Amino acid sequence: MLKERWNDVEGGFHPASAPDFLPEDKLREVQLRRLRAVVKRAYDNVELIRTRMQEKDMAPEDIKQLSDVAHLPFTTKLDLRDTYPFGLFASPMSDIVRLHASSGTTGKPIVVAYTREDLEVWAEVMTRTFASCGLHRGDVVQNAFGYGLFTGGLGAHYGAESLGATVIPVSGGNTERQLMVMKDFSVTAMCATPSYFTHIIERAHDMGMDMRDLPLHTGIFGAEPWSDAMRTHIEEGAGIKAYDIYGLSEIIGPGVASECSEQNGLHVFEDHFYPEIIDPETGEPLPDGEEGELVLTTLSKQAMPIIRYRTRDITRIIPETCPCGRTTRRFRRVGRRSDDMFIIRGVNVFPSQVEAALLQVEGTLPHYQIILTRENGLDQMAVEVEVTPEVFSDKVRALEDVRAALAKAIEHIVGIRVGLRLVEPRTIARSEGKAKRVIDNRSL
Ligand code: DLL
Repeated sequence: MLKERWNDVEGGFHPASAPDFLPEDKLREVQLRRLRAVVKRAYDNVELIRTRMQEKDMAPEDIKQLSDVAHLPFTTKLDLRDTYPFGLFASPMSDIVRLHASSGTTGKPIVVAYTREDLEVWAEVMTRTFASCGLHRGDVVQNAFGYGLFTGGLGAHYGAESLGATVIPVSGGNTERQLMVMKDFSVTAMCATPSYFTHIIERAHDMGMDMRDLPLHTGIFGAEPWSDAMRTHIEEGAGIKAYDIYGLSEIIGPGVASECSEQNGLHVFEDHFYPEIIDPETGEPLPDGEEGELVLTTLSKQAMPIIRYRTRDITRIIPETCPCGRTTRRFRRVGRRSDDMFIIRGVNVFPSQVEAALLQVEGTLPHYQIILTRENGLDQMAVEVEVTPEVFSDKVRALEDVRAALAKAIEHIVGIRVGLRLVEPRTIARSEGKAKRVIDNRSL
């Protein structure tokens, strides 16, 4: 079966995907060997990790089995900030061939580094990503992830190239040109953030173009949370299959995990990244199947080995094996981060809940923003959401119906009443990369 699946022309299974199908005991063997090596590398070369391990009275030799990973200290985004720019590097600059940076929410960005070997691994895991989304040689991939310091553009670029596909490095923005390229170059697959792609669908509609008539058959989306309702909107609007891919700069960029043909959970490229789920409050590991915070350890990174990185992304491992035949573990799509939660009048709210509520209501568009304010000491939450021109043209009645349905849906899912502003299409600012869903004016 394996052999059949390694057909890089038709089945979308590239030889690079072999590790995805390793028997489980073999995979665990590879992981343990690599874990021991990476811990030693980090201990020998990165002061912060050595100090933290010494504080716990740990030496690299204490890693005897995979479960020993749970004794290692965590790494957080703060550690990357505190050691800005190069403090966590384990290779001399002369071995580092690429730097990327991720804009932090405050102040300085965090910097990540790659040796040549790291770049090869990155291209490989991205090749495996594309293969598991059904792409292969012969596909024409329009890459609208941003090129530059963001890892999305170049990460997807080299993966698609080494898959053998044709890559168009268009980067984000200039939506009309995106559509022209898509049509004129007979593009079959598109990479973008899901929010930017919804904007592309909208612009196509304005231009009188039906994206379902194009050869485009696959979309590879990630870098931000997007709901299942958003997936349906995209798949129906563009006539494509939309796959979710996951990654973060600190670990490598895109290429940490990817959906497969089942579109039901993301397989982790476990031979390179070791996943754990922990209780975000206590830091204790949770068994497969339980929801918590995803923690990742790089198993092969040279330039910047990362031990037990607290991603803040909330998910759970799916314990059942996947019908696709991959043996690597899957996690549920990441709908929220532990730190994008906000609290309104004592109620915990996630933007993804608001998205799920509004996409249930006919007449709304997937463009919205949550605005938080404080009035007389009381927190207020308002949702600004675009509705279709039909809702507006039908004047009062339809508008009031949509408003009532939305208020009900949000109250049902989120648990509180919120202010609603229904606005005309194209009122809310569009993003070419990650969408900004929450505007918090409470500290003003
Ligand atoms: O967003 C890397 C990437 C590029 C992934 C292109 C996928 C596609 P950062 O900018 O460092 O890296 O942001 C990482 O984005 O911790 C998640 O919170 C979020 N994120 C990434 N992919 C997904 C996804 C890139 N598929 C942070 N679903 C992560 C939900 C995602 N959130």
